[in-house]
Amino acid sequence: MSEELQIDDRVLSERGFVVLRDLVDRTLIDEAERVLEVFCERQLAERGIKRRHQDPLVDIMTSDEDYRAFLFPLLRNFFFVQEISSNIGGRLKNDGFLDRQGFRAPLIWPYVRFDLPDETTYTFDFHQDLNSTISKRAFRLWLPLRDADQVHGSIELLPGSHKSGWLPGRDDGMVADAALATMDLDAKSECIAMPAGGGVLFDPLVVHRSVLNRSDRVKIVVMVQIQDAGELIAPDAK
Ligand SMILES: O=C(O)CCC(=O)C(=O)O
Repeated sequence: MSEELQIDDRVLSERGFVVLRDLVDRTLIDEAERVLEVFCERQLAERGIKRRHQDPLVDIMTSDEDYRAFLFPLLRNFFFVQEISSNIGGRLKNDGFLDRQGFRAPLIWPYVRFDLPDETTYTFDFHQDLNSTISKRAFRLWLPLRDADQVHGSIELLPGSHKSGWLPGRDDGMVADAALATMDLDAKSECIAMPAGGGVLFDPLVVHRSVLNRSDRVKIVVMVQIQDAGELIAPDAK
């Protein structure tokens, strides 16, 4: 894997996002799968969960909603998640990206998504990342740990939409229908198809949404937040 990220700053500024290949080393992706397998085997055995799916994570996460609520906050603490986030931070720094973009006090931390097959409860309609943006200087890195596409679930982004600034929102935080109606979404939005280990670096102002996981396994995404404590937005200023 090349150490240079080769982020095209011009494309990032014009389209609001860039697609990057080979961000996460294959050995780290394999390690994530190994750790999840151990976790699943123990959970199935200890909780007496019957294995019905090829991906046992589906069985574990659908076995009991309360237990899932207990597990979910733990998932981002898997060391592979922290390692991916920290490796990416190191590469963004070494590549000069953080300096070029003016980050003076970088904050870099991961969220995770574990999306069950056909589950719409936690998918997002078209939105901008207003809620999770705490800094005027901010990017997201969307990193699928399993191959992503229309079937296995993905992300869909609208190129150039960051140029409109923050758009009027619905009560649930999604972009208001009237604002979307001006945007020619059908013709212009792009669904990302990429192998595990690639990623999409994007401006939180870019209008984007979840692409539903229609496969029989869990869609796993690490979402790395890249923000700047030198440019914090006070909560009451949002
Ligand atoms: O479902 C996805 O992978 C996209 C997630 C997303 O849009 C977000 O977390 O802001």
